[in-house]
Amino acid sequence: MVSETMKEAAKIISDAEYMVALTGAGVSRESNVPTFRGADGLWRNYDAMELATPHAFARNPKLVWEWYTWRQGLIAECELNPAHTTIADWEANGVLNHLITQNVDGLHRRAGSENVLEVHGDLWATKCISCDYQGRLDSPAEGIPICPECNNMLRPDVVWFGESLDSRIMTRVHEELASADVCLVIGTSALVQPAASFPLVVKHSGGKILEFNVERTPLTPASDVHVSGKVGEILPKIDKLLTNLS
Ligand code: BJW
Ligand code: ZN
Repeated sequence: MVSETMKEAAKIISDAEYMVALTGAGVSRESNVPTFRGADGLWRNYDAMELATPHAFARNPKLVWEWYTWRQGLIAECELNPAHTTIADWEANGVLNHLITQNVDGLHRRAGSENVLEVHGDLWATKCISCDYQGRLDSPAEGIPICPECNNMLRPDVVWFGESLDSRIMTRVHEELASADVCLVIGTSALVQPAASFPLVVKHSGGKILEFNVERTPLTPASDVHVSGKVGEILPKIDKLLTNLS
C-alpha cells in the first residue's frame, strides 16, 4: 500500500536540489543486526556504560572485545536488505548526494554506497591505544588484538560515549549539510548527539527533513514528513513513486 505520506516524501525527494541522508541502526534491523535501543535492542541485555566507553575498555578490554567479536560475527553473516540497496541506487542515480551514517556495520558500503561518512567509525577498523597504528580485521577478532608496532592493545576504531567524533569527518559532514536542501532521516532514534542534530542544520537553513521510522523520535516534530513503517519496505515503494514522477 502506498500512503499519502509516501507520496509527499517522493515529491520532495524528486524536487530536491541536493539531498543528504542520516541513517541509524534501524536501516540494518531487517538484516537481523540488532539496534541499540528498544525492546530487542542491544542495550536491553548489555550495559552501554560497561561496553561502549573508554572507561569500560580500560577496565575490562577482554569483555569489550568479546562483545565486538560477537557483533563482527553477526555482521559477517548477515545479508543486505532493500533499504541498503535502495539508498545505494539513489546515490548511483544521482538522487542522493551524500550519506552520513551512524552505523559501524559497513553495510552501506557493501551495498555499493560510495559517498559515505561513517561518523561513529567502522566495526572492522582498529587503532592502537598507545601509538598511531591503525589497522583492519578481515574476520572477527580472536581475543584482544595486539599492535604490530608497539605490542600494546588495539581497540575497535569506533566512537564511544564521551569521545569526540573525528574532526576531519565532522568538517565533511558540515560541508554536506550546508549544501543540502533535503535531509532524509532513516532508522535512527535521534537520541545520540551530535548526530541527532545534523538534520536540524539543514532545517535551519530553510531545507526539509523527511523521517522514515517505525516510531516517532525527537526529530519528528521538526520533520516536514514522517513516513511510518519498516524502511526495507518503505524505501523501495518510494523508489517506485520516483520512477513514475520522473
Ligand atoms: C526502524 C526499524 C525498521 C528499528 N525500519 N526504523 C546529555 C545531553 C546531550 C548529549 C549528551 C548528554 N550526555 C552525554 C551526551 C553526549 C553523548 C550522547 O548523545 N548521549 C545521549 C545518549 C544522551 N554523545 C557522545 O558522547 C558523543 N560524543 C560527544 O558528544 O563528544 C563530545 C563530548 C565529549 C565528552 C563529553 C560530552 C560530549 C559520541 C556518541 C557515540 C555513540 N556511539 C555508539 C556506539 C558506536 C560503536 C558501536 O556500535 O559499538 O553509536 S552508541 C549507539 O547509538 C551507536 C549508534 O550509532 C548510536 C545511535 O543509535 P541509532 O542508530 O539511532 O540506533 P537506536 O537503536 O537508538 O535506534 C534505532 C531506530 O531504528 C529506532 O528509532 C527504531 O524505531 C528504528 N527502527 N527497526 C525503520 N525496520
Ligand atoms: Zn601501537
